[in-house]
Amino acid sequence: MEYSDTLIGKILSEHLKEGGLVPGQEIGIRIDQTLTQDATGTLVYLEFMALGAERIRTKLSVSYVDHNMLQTGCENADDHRFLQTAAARYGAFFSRPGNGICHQVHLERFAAPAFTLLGSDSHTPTAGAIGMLAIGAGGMDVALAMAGDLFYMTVPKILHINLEGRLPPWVGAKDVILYILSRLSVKGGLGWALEYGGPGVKFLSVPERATIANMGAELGAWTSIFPSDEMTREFLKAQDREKDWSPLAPGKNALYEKKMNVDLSGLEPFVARPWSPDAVAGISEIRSIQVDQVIIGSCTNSSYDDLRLVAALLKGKKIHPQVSLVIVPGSRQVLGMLAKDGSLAHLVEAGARILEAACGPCIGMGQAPASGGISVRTFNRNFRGRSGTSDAQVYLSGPQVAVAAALTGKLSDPREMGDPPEVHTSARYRISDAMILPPPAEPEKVVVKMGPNIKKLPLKDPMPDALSLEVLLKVGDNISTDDILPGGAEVLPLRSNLPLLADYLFASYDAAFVSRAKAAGSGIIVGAENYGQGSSREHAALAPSYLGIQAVLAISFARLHRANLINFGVIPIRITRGDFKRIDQGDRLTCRNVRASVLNSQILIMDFQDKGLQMKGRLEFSKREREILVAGGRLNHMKKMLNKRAES
Ligand code: MIC
Ligand code: SF4
Repeated sequence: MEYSDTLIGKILSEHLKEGGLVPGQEIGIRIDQTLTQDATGTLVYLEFMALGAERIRTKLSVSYVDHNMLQTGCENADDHRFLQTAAARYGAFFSRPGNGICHQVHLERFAAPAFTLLGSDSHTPTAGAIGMLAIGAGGMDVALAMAGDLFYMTVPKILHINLEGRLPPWVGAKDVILYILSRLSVKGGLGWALEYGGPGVKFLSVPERATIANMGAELGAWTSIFPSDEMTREFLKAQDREKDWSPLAPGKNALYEKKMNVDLSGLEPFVARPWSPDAVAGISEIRSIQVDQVIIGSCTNSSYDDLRLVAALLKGKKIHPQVSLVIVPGSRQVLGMLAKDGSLAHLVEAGARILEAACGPCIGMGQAPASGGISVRTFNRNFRGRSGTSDAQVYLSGPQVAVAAALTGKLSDPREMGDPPEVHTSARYRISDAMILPPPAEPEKVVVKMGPNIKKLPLKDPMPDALSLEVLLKVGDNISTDDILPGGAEVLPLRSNLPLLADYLFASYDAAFVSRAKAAGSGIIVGAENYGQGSSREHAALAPSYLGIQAVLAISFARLHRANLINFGVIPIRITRGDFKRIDQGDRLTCRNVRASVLNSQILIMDFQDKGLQMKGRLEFSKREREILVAGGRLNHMKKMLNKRAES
């Protein structure tokens, strides 16, 4: 049995440049494509520039604008202009604001089976729907890949999800992934990659596979991938890209660490209750809850198929008077097709409010619910406060449950709506890449334009050898990057302005944190399990580093956030649950020989003198990560390496 016979193993073997395919070991792989979006992308391009790189060296890089779309001041528009000029200057395609959500557009126009994609967004694995090895990463990793460097990752263990049977009427792809979340939980995917297979796969269209692959991010998994089969070929053909198709199937000897069976025919409509994507319940368990708002969209459920189904269900009907229904198409292609086939008219006539093709309310950019409001959303995350209203209750569902709620005014079972309309996946999409600007012929003539809100990246000092730090904050399990650094219309425009952005750290969690951190000048944060789950936003590591956070102690870390902490020189130290319980906010901790320990040892001795306690923190790093940490972060480390190269 062999790892290299799995889908993931096959692609990794083809792209392997350093290390061996042994789960748990660090490898370096070649990246074919990258994607960035505006909320993380400004930092990626600033990092790319700080590296002194001149030209993008991947086969294809695309810079999308889809998150920070509200232009209430100059900030977001300046960011868009910066990204457009930087893409032209350095050699990326630029997907203009209005063209759609990065994952949806990438799937439509660029993703290809058997290639690697690295994206500065946690839902990059959406492209796994067509057999691409697509991974979300911190911006610094993406900037380095764009500059031609390898991407370093731990070889994941592979969970094979065997899909059997066919989905019953009224049950959709979202219900499949919600069901898997209910079985595995938001930390169940840590260290794993998910490979889908089995006889049920051939019945799932590419947009359905995309919904499932998209929300693998909520399991904390490295990535999710489907085979590339006839269905994939049909999709690419319908996108006028059949030439990008190649078959990809696992070999007979594929070695899977674990297997899980999912009988599609036994599934029912599910919802995730507030505050976690894994708080899943069958619709029959929680029906009848009154609903104030329904939003259909986000990179999880905004495909043409999804919205055509919604239009067919709403045709000739009116939404409930208590409900505000908002529809957010995933791309300009989707919106254009809905307009052309008449679906848009059905949506508008039913009472839907149509937004531009972008992330919108999913990242708190408008449509915050009323106070205490109940919102049903076809999104992928329902962390507390992410909607923009801290006491709103957000439920996640598929489009079927969402429509049923919009029509009845309460959470209700779509199976009571009679026979579902027949909606077949499109045999031919309308194609226009007019909103995707290719790199120009004479890039050296392009001037990169930076607005006043775009600030340079600060460099951190190398790691000190002795630390004496206060525990500035102690938090519980599953703290998300939304808790660490919120999204939303007030904060997102500051993504390129670290000094102002840092003032929002833990804003909705502990409003006094920032002033405590500023007064102390340095300190540590203590977390429990799965610290930093959710988004890839490296600002959630960079801003603490900027405020002097030297280390985070936690029982376990989410993969993306752990990598971001290391990239910005903050030490992620693992502790036991017993030690977690013994530490209190306000404790002071001292450590000696920090540099030597981080470089060479598996443990760091931490003294809590006031309590008379000594603890051993676990330092679980690769050699490369150790060097980055001691240098004070990835930029310092890269500069050191480049200097060394220049000297020799
Ligand atoms: C999200 O869904 O949380 C985001 C916004 O797309 C993030 C990226 C970001 O914070 O900019 C993600 O998922 O990585
Ligand atoms: Fe955008 Fe929401 Fe998808 Fe993140 S999860 S990329 S905010 S649509």
